[in-house]
Amino acid sequence: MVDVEKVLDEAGLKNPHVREYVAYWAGVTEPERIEVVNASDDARLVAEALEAGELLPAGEGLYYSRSYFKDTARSEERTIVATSKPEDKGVYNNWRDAEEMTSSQLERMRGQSRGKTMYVIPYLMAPPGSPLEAYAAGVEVTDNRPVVLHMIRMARVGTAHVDNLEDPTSFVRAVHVTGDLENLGQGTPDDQRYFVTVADQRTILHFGSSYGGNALLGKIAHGLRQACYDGRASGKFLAEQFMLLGITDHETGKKYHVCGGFPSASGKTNLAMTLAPDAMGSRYHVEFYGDDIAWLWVGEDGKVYAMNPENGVFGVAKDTNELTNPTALDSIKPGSGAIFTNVAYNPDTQEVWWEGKTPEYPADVTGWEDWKGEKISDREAGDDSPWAHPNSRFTTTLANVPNVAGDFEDPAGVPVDAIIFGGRTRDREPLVRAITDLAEGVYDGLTLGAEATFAADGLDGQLRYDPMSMRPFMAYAEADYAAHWLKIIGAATQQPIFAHVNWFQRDAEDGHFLWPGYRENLRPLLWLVKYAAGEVSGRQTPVGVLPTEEELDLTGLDLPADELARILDIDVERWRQEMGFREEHLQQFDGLPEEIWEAHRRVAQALADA
Ligand code: GTP
Ligand code: SPV
Ligand code: MN
Repeated sequence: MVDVEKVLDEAGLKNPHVREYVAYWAGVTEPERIEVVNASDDARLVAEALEAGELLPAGEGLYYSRSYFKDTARSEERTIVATSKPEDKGVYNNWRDAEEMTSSQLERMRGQSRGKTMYVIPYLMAPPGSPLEAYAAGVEVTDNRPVVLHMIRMARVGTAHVDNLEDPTSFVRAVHVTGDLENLGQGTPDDQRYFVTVADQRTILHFGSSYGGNALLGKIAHGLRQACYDGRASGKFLAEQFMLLGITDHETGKKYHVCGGFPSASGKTNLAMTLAPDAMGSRYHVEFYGDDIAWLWVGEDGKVYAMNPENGVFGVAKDTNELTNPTALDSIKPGSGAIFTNVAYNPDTQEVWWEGKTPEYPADVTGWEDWKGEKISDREAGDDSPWAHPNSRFTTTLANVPNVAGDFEDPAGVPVDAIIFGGRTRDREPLVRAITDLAEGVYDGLTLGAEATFAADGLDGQLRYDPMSMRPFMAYAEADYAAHWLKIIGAATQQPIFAHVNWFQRDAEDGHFLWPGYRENLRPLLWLVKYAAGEVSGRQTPVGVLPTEEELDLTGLDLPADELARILDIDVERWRQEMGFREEHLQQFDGLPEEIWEAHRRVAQALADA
């Protein structure tokens, strides 16, 4: 047995509650060694991981990793929120009893770290000094070194984050045990994996994966699921799967902040990054704050504030290139310390590649291996399966993002001017529609309907409702979630504007995207902030205010007139049909606030009258 006390003494980790927690889980999982991690250990841990073959070199200061081939995305049906209150059961949170799940996870994890090192990772999901700092501290214990290296990039890591807590008991206990990945029956009826957030005990128990959202517990499990629960329990904040960006208009000197949610792999990272410095000539400067999570609260001045609790980006690799997202490429350049997961790899040249990185596959396939490690040159003729896994990712720190905002670590956060919702919707949803009423904005979020993506196993392309893009991360019942939104944002004396956006409308015949997307998405956002400021008036429709062609700045874009007309209009018949689906969707949520039903009826009536 490891002498836990001795290891913690040597690491200078003093918080007695953290020590007790680490000792308890070491007793359960029985690691051979224990090591306390600080961010400054990165270089040594990288060297160890390279030595052990867990990482492979991918250029100067760049690294490649593969996760087990059955372990490449979040698994929604294995993910559970457990509490001791049955009223927390929602439609999407896979609610289970806390006691039952805690004891079954304990049995699964028992002795599972034998022969391994248990890494103790104290972390903070907030810029230090944030008004929400009390909800941001955590300690992940994991038996997986690549997970540690990802956590160092994605969160603020170090013992100081848990040794100076105002309330020393207030940290999330985040236990990650990898398990024997080759014998877990992933995707079979005998699946052994469980990813459990025991939300009312602020304890996370994840067993059976080493992939991103299942294993980097500061990110999705704490930053979204746990924080979503804490936000309501404290009555103080919202935790959302939101990107966050700032737009400065050099001509007027004004700065706007926009945040918003699109479901997984639907464009948050790209929106926050690709708008890039000095997009659309030199009038506007777009800054990156966050790409996946934002916590929102109301400040003493009555404004809504937001901050990104993360310290890094875990971005989708597919289609990232010089045209679509030059900023992302810059953030993963040599020397950045970036880690690539499940892309294609060439051990001879130490290069990485993914679909869409270049227009053509590498001309010379010699040396190249696909994401499973199989040689491309060994493929049978006609095998055109992707070289990179569709959910392959890059991991880099915020400081590497060239357009990261100067004040991205300001604990005060930034005031929010607009909240947008969107997703992959091939028809019906126009480019942008603005919504000024709070209840209608929340209603719009609750009825976000989009195509699911490969970021979750086995769901790619399915049309489904994804409230606020939080369906996989919802911690309590949806009706209460809606009420909490109305309460938090309703308390602001300056309301942000809402909008629904869609970059993904397609031609019914050949399926091409009607809107060029990526960098051009700045155009509808500029229209939105101008509309909010009363500088343009738009065109009222039953589902919100749409820009006219004249109001949308289309300088330098050459779009076919009929396609432009289509993305700036609504199909009333199609929308009337949608209202029936929405009614069924909302009826699942017992006790939904009357304001939301009223908003639904107003929109339905306006469509009926149209
Ligand atoms: P998560 O990290 O899973 O939460 O995803 P995300 O919402 O940050 O998605 P991301 O920006 O990584 O985009 C996912 C995929 O959508 C990538 O392959 C992008 O290339 C593609 N994409 C992003 N923005 C656009 C766009 O405006 N138009 C089109 N056609 N594709 C886009
Ligand atoms: C998502 O799936 O929404 C992600 C990636 O942001 S993961 O961290 O794996 O959840
Ligand atoms: Mn995400």
